[in-house]
Amino acid sequence: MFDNLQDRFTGIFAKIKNRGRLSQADVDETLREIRVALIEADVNIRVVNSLLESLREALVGIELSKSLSPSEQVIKAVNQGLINLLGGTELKLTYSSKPPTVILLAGLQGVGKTTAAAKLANWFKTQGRNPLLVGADLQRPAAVDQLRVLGQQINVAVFSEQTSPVEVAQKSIFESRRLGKDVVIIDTAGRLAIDEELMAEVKAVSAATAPMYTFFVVDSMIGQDAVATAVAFNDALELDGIILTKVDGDARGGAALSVKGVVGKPIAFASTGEKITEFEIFYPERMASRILGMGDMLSLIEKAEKAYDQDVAAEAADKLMTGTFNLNDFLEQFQQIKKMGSLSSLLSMMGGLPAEVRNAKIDDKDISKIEAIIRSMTFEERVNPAVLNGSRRLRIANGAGVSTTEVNNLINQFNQAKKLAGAWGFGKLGMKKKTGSNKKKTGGGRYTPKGSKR
Ligand SMILES: Nc1nc2c(ncn2[C@@H]2O[C@H](COP(=O)(O)OP(=O)(O)O)[C@@H](O)[C@H]2O)c(=O)[nH]1
Ligand SMILES: [Mg+2]
Repeated sequence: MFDNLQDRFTGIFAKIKNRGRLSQADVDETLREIRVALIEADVNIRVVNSLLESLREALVGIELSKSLSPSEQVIKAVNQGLINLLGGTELKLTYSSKPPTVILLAGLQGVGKTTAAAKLANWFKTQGRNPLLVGADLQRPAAVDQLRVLGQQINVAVFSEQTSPVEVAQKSIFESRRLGKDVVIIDTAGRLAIDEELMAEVKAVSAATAPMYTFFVVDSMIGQDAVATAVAFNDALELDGIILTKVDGDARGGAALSVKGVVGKPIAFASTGEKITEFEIFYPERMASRILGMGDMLSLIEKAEKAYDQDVAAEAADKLMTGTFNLNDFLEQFQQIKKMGSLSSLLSMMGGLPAEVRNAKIDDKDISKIEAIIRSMTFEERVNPAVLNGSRRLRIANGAGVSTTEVNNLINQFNQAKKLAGAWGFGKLGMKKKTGSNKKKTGGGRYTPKGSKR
């Protein structure tokens, strides 16, 4: 899902990525492109307009932030807007204090109710629950058979009988207590379109069982049209949430992005394939960052903002320029990285990196080793690594519990970094050469490590 939209956002953000400032015209143009992208993704027009309005508000005075670049601010605002569209936070299911917890599924025919019922039962099993499936779709004899087959696959009991949907549902509550089941999932009949009879039937089942949760099942591939039916059901049933199905077949995502705004109810679960296990709680935050194609770049930005001590960075930059950058500073840089979280998780969060780099196994032990090696050096050795001859290296290796090769590697790395920094200088990074106090903020206000993707 969201493949098209993801491509569009990648393109939109690429245009403003390296811009030091954005004029009002730039912001307007970006917002206009976002609007077009969302409409093409089949997002409801009212939802699009209200998102755009909130973005416009969020981006007033975009130049004022010191901690984030303009493009980062835009990404952050769009991300927050999408999270809100997708429902804010994920469903935190509570269970009835007087079991069973009854779950009622409703929706049109063919949207995936029966499949979702079984998937939900399987999901409850993974939560340590003991569910009972209830076949209250008595329109077609095959409907209950389908549920029984699925129930067998996941080893969950199915209750049904050829009476009436209301009787089946009522009886299933007693049956669940008799069998010691704590969750009851009721599958109901659908129609090709909304009609009075169908509504009356689902309402009666609901009244007879007082469900803790009523979920409306929506076929994602139908797009925002599917959302209109949800409104009608919500009026009749007071829905608690949406189960979005066939997400695997939907490249646009219009239903997902429209449903909360139109119906006022969040997506609770997403069904992402034919397999019983392809079913999960819907996480708005994860979805938003997936749509933006940023991996978890945003949380990385946040972490960086918090952890990175600009003064320390500015000082290091100063020293690099004046050639006094030493192993103590090198150690300090590594500690900054550590503050931001493990290096592996950091890499995995960075969007835009090739997969082989993102998934590279960088052992956090490597950082600890580097620390150990530098800590085993005397102050003089750290400040002036040139004195590190063979016997000193051996002593350090023994002290750090590593091989001399590892010590040599580190020193080579350090020398290389220093040489590179010296050769390229920091002019390109917008950092002014400073003399005097190291504590002054740099010209750009931010320290951007060489080679970073910002
Ligand atoms: N690819 C895919 N197919 C699904 C998904 N959920 C349901 N289906 C298929 O959609 C069809 C209708 O599903 P069903 O549960 O019988 O719909 P119901 O009429 O609402 O009960 C079946 O062929 C299912 O296998 C899904 O998440 N992904
Ligand atoms: Mg069915």
